[in-house]
Amino acid sequence: MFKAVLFDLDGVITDTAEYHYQAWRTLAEELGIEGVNRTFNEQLKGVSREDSLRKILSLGKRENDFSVEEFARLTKRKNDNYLQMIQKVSPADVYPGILELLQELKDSGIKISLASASKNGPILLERMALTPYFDFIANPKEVAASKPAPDIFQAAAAGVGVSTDEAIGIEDAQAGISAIKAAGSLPVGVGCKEELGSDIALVPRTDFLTLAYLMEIWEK
Ligand code: B16
Ligand code: MG
Repeated sequence: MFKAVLFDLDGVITDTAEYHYQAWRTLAEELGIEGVNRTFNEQLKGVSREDSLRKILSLGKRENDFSVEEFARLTKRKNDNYLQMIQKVSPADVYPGILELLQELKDSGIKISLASASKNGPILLERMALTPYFDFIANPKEVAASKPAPDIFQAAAAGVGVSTDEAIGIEDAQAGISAIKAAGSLPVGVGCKEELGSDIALVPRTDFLTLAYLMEIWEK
């Protein structure tokens, strides 16, 4: 039986993935960079703030146009806009089935850990009143490499004293699924096979994520 579930946040616990997209699209438009559409956005999901900006600048062939200070100002501008958008996040924004799953895991003594690339993760958990469910929140500022590297999932497992091969990781992004695989945990994807691949367990929506379902795929 698995001993921990390592949760991604944006796109798994709530719909902040949409706010990240809107904030990056706005910044790209301000910079005159075209092509930051929903298809391109799949490459940004789960990717750190800085790496996301690098990908956008590279799309617009602008990667050499900004000094270190200007680059930092751009990431701040995106984050300030994103912070405005998440002001209104509340417990009503928790995706269907997630609260029930967290309660089932807690009742079963299975550790719950956050493996989000977002530096805003703790604020969001607070806003959704989910902080008490989490045994640990891995700090993305303390890991060497961001998703698709395994570091944040390794940190999330270590934080609850569980080996990565005794944990399930839940993700909505390509980079995150790669990170879970590299960490040696069992991946579960929220999304479709065209985006996340056909070699892993997939659910179309979060209300399919029950303890019974996780136990079933663990036994397979
Ligand atoms: P921040 P996750 C990721 O969160 C998002 O998917 C990604 O779009 C974002 O750039 C990244 O967090 C960093 O977020 O700018 O708030 O630090 O999916 O790993 O929970
Ligand atoms: Mg995500």
